Amino acid sequence: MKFDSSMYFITDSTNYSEEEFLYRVEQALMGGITLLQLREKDKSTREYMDLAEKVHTLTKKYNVPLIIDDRVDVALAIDAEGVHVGQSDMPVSIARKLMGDDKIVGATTKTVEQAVEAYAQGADYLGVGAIYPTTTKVKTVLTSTETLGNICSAVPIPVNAIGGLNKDNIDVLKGIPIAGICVVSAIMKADDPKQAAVELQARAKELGLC
Ligand code: TZP
Ligand code: MG
Repeated sequence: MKFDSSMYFITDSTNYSEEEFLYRVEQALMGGITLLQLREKDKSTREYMDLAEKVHTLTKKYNVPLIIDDRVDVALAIDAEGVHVGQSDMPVSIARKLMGDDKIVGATTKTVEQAVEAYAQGADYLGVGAIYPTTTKVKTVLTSTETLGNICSAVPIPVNAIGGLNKDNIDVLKGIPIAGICVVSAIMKADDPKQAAVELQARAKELGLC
């Protein structure tokens, strides 16, 4: 499936009512995000599915592919456009087999070796980071911009930078051939998520990052 990861938004519903969460997601979509990942760590399977259905209704309205974090079963159950797996989730090869060739399978990689392996197993894109320390709940370590560049050179698929990124610090990525940037807080926690998405994309374009 074709997709554009230039402005990749990952959600975090922590501390928001469902109404506020869905409002923010729609604002981000109106702000021009190109890919959206629903990322839930504490929900039951039923809760994850229910929220995914609602988010999917919104993403379809804006023609933006929906990626489900970690859970191939949830992605398949709601017919999402894709799934994203980390190094401790289902291996990319199995996720690909279960999702089929028409769906998007993304993977988190922090080294060139992991990136080459994920590509070989059928990943469509890679998320690489954390570039900066992050306040989002995640088990991660920092990845240097040098490693990010090396990963871009090592694989022919889109590579997205992630981790602590915002419009005021993405200049550090200038010159690295990433496909786009990936953010949670910079949009999710913004006073105005729509405006935040617009400004982030404008800055990324200005820097030639997407
Ligand atoms: N993987 C590496 S850093 C991160 C993930 C999921 C979280 C990024 O969140 P934020 O708020 O954009 O720093
Ligand atoms: Mg994961």
